[in-house]
Amino acid sequence: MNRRSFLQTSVGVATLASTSRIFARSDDATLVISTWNHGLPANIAARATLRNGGTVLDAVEHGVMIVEADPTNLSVGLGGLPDRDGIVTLDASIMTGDCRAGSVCFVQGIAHPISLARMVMERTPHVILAGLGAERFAREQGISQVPNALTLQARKAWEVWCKEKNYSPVINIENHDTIGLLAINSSGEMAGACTTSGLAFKAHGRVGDSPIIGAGLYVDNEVGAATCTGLGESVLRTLASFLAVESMRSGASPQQACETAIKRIVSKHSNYKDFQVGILAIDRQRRHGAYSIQKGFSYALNEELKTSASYIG
Ligand code: SD4
Repeated sequence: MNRRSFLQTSVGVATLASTSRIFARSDDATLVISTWNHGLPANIAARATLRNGGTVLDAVEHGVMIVEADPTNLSVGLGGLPDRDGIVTLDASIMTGDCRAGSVCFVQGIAHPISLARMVMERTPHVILAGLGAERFAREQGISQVPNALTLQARKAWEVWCKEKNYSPVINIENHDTIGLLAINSSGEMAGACTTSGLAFKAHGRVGDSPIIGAGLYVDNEVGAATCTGLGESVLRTLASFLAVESMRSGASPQQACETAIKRIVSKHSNYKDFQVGILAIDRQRRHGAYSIQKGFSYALNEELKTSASYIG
């Protein structure tokens, strides 16, 4: 099976699964929240997994796999925009509320980096595997690498970029951006997943916040969970997800925690008007928070799309 037919088959299966699940009964004891509009099908899949008896870890993995499998998504999975050398490299992390975590970064040709991140967590003594080592681990686990060719859409965008080679990430290209997904099940167990092809036209070898525990994702059953999307460098400098969870540990609501994290990023970056970061958080009481620097950060709360409040505007 070549890469394109693999992607099309995966998406076909995912779409069918999502459609049938739309009509399933909703379960109010669970909460699933995720970044951007593509969070909606991801949440539907995650909630269906919970309803069908899956663990909260299964739910977050299944949720984001829907988005990874979409070849039209330009910032998650193998359909993502490439780096400046024309190569798609993927980052992903997964974490459970009992402080187990796994991640992969700078991997090529892996259809579901989130599943590989889960294998790192469950089958190795490590937390992060990178690049060739992560890919070798994937093969050892029976995951075959697919040829790392660009989709037509991604190739066209890269060819346009190559004409000027001007590196300036665009604010709110995020209609299809990194997916970070957080879930809490009816027993109060939490997990999170975060997966991305990273910033378009990044330097070859660049790794963002998404696979770094505490930056793009953090989960603690005792308190809550948080995940970020947007300019990863700013999130890495501030460990924004960890900061949000620790704020909740000190008594902040999820909304206050999100605002604290975004304000920290703003206070450390004089150029904050030039980039976007969005953050989501949940707590043990199943409350949620969402906040961003710029307007336009959409997120999915269970089966509903919402837009966050923002620092600017
Ligand atoms: C990264 N945070 O690699 C990811 C990508 C993203 O808006 O969310 N872009 O920096």
